[in-house]
Amino acid sequence: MAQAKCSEIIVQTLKNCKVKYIFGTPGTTEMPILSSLIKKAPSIKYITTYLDGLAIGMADGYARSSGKVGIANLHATQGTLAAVGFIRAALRDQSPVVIISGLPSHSYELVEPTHFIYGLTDILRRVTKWAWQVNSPDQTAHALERAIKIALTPPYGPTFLGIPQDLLVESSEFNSYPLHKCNNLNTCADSDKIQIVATTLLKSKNPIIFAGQKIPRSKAQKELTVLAEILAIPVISEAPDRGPQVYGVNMPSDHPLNAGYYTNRDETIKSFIDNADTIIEIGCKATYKRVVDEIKPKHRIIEITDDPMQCGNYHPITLGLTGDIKINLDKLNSILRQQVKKYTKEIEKRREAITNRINSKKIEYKKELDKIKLTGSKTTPMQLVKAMNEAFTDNTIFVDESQTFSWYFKQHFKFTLKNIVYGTGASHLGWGPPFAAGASVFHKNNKVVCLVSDASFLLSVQTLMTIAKYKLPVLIFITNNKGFTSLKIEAQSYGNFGNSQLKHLNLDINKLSYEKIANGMGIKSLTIDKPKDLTSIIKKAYNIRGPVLIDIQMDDSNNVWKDGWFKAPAK
Ligand SMILES: Cc1ncc(C[n+]2csc(CCOP(=O)(O)OP(=O)(O)O)c2C)c(N)n1
Ligand SMILES: [Mg+2]
Repeated sequence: MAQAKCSEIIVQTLKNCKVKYIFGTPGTTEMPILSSLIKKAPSIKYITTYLDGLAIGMADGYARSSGKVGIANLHATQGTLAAVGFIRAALRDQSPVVIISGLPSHSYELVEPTHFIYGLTDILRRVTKWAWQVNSPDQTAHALERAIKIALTPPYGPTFLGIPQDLLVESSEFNSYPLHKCNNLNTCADSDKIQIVATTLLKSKNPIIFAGQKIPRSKAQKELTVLAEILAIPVISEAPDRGPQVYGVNMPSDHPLNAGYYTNRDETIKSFIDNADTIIEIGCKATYKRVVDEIKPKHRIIEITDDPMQCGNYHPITLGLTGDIKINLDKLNSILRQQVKKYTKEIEKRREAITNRINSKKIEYKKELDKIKLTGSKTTPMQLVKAMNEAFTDNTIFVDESQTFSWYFKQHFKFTLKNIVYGTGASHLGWGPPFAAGASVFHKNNKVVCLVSDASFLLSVQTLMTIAKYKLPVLIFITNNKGFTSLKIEAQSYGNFGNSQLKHLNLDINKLSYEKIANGMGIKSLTIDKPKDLTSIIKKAYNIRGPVLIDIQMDDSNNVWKDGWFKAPAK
């Protein structure tokens, strides 16, 4: 058996696992890995980020868009700890990211604290699905293959592998293990359980579907639509009412059974939930009480998910199906097709009532948008979404981190099933730009549009340098309302503060030239002042080859949000 250095085993194992990219901000400790990469595996591209967490953000974007593992390389204690927020976001979003870090050499652990902290791997254990410190070089291949396998086993999640510097240069026998295709296990629930769900649904008078972010990730949009159509069930897509988390497109906006993204400002959605006897939650992660207060103990809840820990997590459920969402839905649909005939009359009556109700809501929404004119001196959120509907094609890929604007995007953009939308459930500001950059490494022939609000953008502004260096096809779309608007709304609502009191917190951002920042980092940029230019400039920016940034000067003083979620206790 051939001997190899630990660092060589790492790169060879990555090559065996068909890894094409490593996203990293490296340091001295990792030199043996980088050196082996150059000498033994130059086909793997090293994409450098200029802040540690951005390597995780990019690996997350690459992993979630490609369905493959995203490999990140961080520097020992400093880089790894600097990236913890992004790692926690990847955990919350169940993203298959593998983090490889060098650890300080055993020889200087005792006397040189620069690179050292006790129990780094234990700290990482709290924010990953699995974390391991390699104890001898002969463990390396097995440990790395396990890290990849665990990350890619549903429910996905980040894993961490720490390798002390002294071990990186030691040799051992190189024994490659086959990587099991655990992500293709195709698990599904027992047939008798699926039959019980089918019978319950057939007998329900007013079932509704809460469709979650896992549906597009499981490529189960078609199965969802078939289920809704067989039984005439309205579909509400999960979304926190506020904040950026559009999780994906479950159904085209114009489908007659699509009631839209959840918002507690919508009477149609609220009445569907209130009148429902059965709620089917499919692949959901944002239906907990703070978001959807309308789900009550009176509801019979059926949960279909690929995550056993999620099943029954937010509400007491009556029935649960775990396993591959697409397969479970497909099996459920086959049973329903065979057994639905007896119920046709009631179902058709329900279909008429539901489609009429949804149609009236859509007519109201359309009227609201039709009234909007692209005139005036600054852009309102409704003007922006109107222009986006005119400017973008039906297969545009979006990464949404637009905070206050996100509500308008979810409610008024006309989504088709060709649109891809990535979001985060982690509420970690700055997630969007590196995610979009990582996703564009995969979607290299399309432009990825990153909707990002100004403060969120500033938290990961260094991403522009990586985007420029690798000429990544990203359109950064800053919804610039000159400050922490959502936080101002929270503060105003919590403390009932007037503008002068709010000044104390300095939540405004000074006038800043994003155009100059972008140009300084080598990226083309445009600023939009007037709504009348919106559609043409967006189209122009979208069609420019390579990266572009547009700064949209927003006026969201009439934002739909007036109240905060964190209420001050009554006096
Ligand atoms: C990493 C991180 N830090 C702080 C927060 C708290 N936070 C939530 S919203 C917000 C302000 C966001 O401002 P901006 O991104 O400009 O969006 P806007 O509300 O103005 O649309 C802050 C600071 C957070 N969610 N994540
Ligand atoms: Mg802002």
